[in-house]
Amino acid sequence: MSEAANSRTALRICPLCEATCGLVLTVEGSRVTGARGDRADVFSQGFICPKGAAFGQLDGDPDRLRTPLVRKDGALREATWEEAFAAVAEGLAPVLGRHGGDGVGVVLGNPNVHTVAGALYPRPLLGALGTGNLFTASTLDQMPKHVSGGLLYGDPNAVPVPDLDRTEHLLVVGANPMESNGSLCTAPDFPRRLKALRERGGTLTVIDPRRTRTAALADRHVAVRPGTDALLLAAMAHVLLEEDLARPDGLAPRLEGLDRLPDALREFTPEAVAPVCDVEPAVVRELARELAAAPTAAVYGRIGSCTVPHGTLASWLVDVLTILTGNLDRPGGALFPQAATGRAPRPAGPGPGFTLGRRHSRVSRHPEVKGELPLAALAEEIDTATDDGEPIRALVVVAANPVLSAPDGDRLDRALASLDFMVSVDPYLNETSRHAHVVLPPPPPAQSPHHDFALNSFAVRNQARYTRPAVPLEPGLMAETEILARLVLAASGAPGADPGAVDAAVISRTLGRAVEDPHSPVHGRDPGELTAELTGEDGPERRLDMMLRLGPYGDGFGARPGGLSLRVLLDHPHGVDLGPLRPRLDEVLRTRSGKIELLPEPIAGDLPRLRRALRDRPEGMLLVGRRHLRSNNSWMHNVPALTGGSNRCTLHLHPEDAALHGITDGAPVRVKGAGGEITVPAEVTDAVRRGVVSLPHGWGHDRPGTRTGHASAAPGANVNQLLDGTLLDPLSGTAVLNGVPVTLTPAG
Ligand SMILES: Nc1nc2c(c(=O)[nH]1)N[C@H]1C(S)=C(S)[C@@H](COP(=O)(O)OP(=O)(O)OC[C@H]3O[C@@H](n4cnc5c(=O)[nH]c(N)nc54)[C@H](O)[C@@H]3O)O[C@H]1N2
Ligand SMILES: Nc1nc2c(c(=O)[nH]1)N[C@H]1C(S)=C(S)[C@@H](COP(=O)(O)OP(=O)(O)OC[C@H]3O[C@@H](n4cnc5c(=O)[nH]c(N)nc54)[C@H](O)[C@@H]3O)O[C@H]1N2
Ligand code: SF4
Ligand SMILES: [Mo]
Repeated sequence: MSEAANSRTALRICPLCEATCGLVLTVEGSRVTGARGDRADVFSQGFICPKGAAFGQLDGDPDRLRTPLVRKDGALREATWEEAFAAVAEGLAPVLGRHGGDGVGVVLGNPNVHTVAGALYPRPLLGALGTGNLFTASTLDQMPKHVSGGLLYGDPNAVPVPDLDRTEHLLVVGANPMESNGSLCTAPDFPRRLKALRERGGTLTVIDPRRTRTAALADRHVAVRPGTDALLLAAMAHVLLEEDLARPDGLAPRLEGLDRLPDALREFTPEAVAPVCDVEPAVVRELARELAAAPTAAVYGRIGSCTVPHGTLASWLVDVLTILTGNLDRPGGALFPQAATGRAPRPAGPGPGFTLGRRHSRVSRHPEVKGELPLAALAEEIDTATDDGEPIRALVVVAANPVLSAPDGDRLDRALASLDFMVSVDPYLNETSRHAHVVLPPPPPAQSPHHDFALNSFAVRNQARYTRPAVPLEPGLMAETEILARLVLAASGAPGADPGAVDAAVISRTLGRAVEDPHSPVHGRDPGELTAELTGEDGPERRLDMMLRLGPYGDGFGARPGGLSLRVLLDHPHGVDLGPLRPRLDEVLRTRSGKIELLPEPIAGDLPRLRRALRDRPEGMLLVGRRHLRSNNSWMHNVPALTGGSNRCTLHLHPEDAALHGITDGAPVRVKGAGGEITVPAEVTDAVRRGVVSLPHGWGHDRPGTRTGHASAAPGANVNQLLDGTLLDPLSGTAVLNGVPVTLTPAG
């Protein structure tokens, strides 16, 4: 029989970026030999990008670990799962015994928002460990959005998403969805959606120091000086207020603090911000007037507006502009999506509000946000002793590579090497996991189920999809859900117990609470009966079933016949469309006032720092990042199909800056920052503005003890070595990764 005759197809939602495209995989045995877009997918309708197309190569990467590794006599050796979990229990117990829960740190990386396991088990894990030392990739990314949403709406997960398919004007601030495929705006085929905006007569404005592929598509591109967006946006808000263009319309009765806004923003005139932002006052006024004049408009800020010194203020101002122009919570503006596994609507009214800084990091006293501490502070929490508490002595790392993703990887590298114990749940032996005492490898994505618990909360259309593993679990591998459940048990000192007990405990707790809740469809019912009604082949499926049925579109365990359940999703393999985003502000608001708190105290308290920035006229070069369509953070450089060509670790710099510094195209350049220096080849291009250089992140695969052969052959350099980890957005603890001062010298 030919190979083709042996092959079959299977559906799988792509977990490789936030766009969540439906894929049709071609499978031969346990090997994925092809991937194409699923034209019947209710959301992605056939779209696929080069990463999705390389799904098979990524899934079958021979460098993926296939057995657990346990450190013996200093070296990592293959071990059985039993040995590995016993080693975890043995490694954690003395640290927990001596130092308590806070002796153990937990690091959660980006892929946790792309896996079922990452959605369902981190909470039980933190509970079992009893630690407050949680570090996630959020503080290298979107934490300013959570702080801003928490303060404005009372819920840190309330992030309005641009109504991409209906808006008439999109103002993009520091995002490049043509390459990233979107973030906190889950939208398969972002390129088509942007082109459709232009085709229906809408306008696209992009604010970015680089002429990105997104900027190239725009009606207007403003090459702002990096790190100054908060000033630019404040001046736009100032213009709206000064020129009487603010029309919050229907939102007006739900606003608290509008009267104090003009005073708070008084100093941020277009003339005052222009020399700092490098944007003409007339342009600032036009940007504001265009936003006000558009029939509908959405302001969308991402990485370039978040990982900067005023990230929270910029994120707040993105929403302030949306609110002042009446575009929040209305079609064509920015709305709050409703995920099928999200919270079912509750009656409107005041809530508990949002509090920052309920505890602080031990060394630098950074405030927690959502129970998380800055990842930039992880190294010092391990390597620095203080009088009031002890350093972290053990680490549980799930799907994270902070040695490359976070500031000052060299220091973190040394700190990790000094730990008493470290466990990594990671498919690769890479820059971070090489320090682990135990590595627990999850199976390749084709062998894992998929549902977008996290990303559906940011999707431009409400929909729900679930795919079971496209390929049965190969012998010797363990589902990541089971790995994490067993990790929970190992942390509780019961490594051999039944992992199903973890799911059963969550189900029992959740249903127990639901039947007590007068607004729940199952109020007053018997939790035991409800548990018996759950379907699914394993614990995680039963939990998905429970969440769907209790959720906003759920069948309410019979209370709402025809509603969603696991069975419905299984019956609709290409997904269930739940319609366009709809206004639901009243369900979202959880502030103490029950209103949008437009000028919350922590924001007002940070504005003086922004006023001081009006006097900052940075000399010298500023560094920004960039993403390539065929990349994803630090972990896809091992796939030949996704590397090479233009996806290289080069320093983009403007021809005039190159001439000024005596640097020629292709020549090595020494780049120096507060945290160290690296040498990279120059790529002279006018796509980056003068005074700005750009490097991609996630490179630097040249450390010993890793097992990523292809990546190590063209390692690139780690841009985050230029950072020393002290530069943070103070309200959110987010590392400043963009707008970083650097010096350049030819290294030839
Ligand atoms: N200079 C600079 N630095 C940045 C950024 C930037 O723009 N500029 N961006 C930041 C952003 S936005 C983010 S989100 C962070 C990301 O920071 P991290 O999350 O630390 O980085 P990743 O490279 O995504 O690492 C993911 C890890 O998960 C592993 N992995 C992959 N798939 C799976 C899986 O299915 N299960 C498990 N358990 N592990 C898996 C990979 O092997 C890898 O080790 O980087 C940040 N760092
Ligand atoms: N191909 C690919 N896709 C990805 C990823 C990837 O690594 N590769 N990573 C995923 C992740 S984890 C995330 S969080 C998203 C990120 O999604 P995006 O935010 O869309 O991605 P970036 O390419 O980092 O875009 C940030 C833009 O901000 C610009 N910028 C830098 N500094 C400033 C500034 O001070 N002001 C302004 N206005 N702009 C500035 C940069 O030039 C860059 O074009 O992408 C996701 N998708
Ligand atoms: S856009 Fe993202 S989700 Fe879609 S195929 Fe590409 S990597 Fe996968
Ligand atoms: Mo991210």
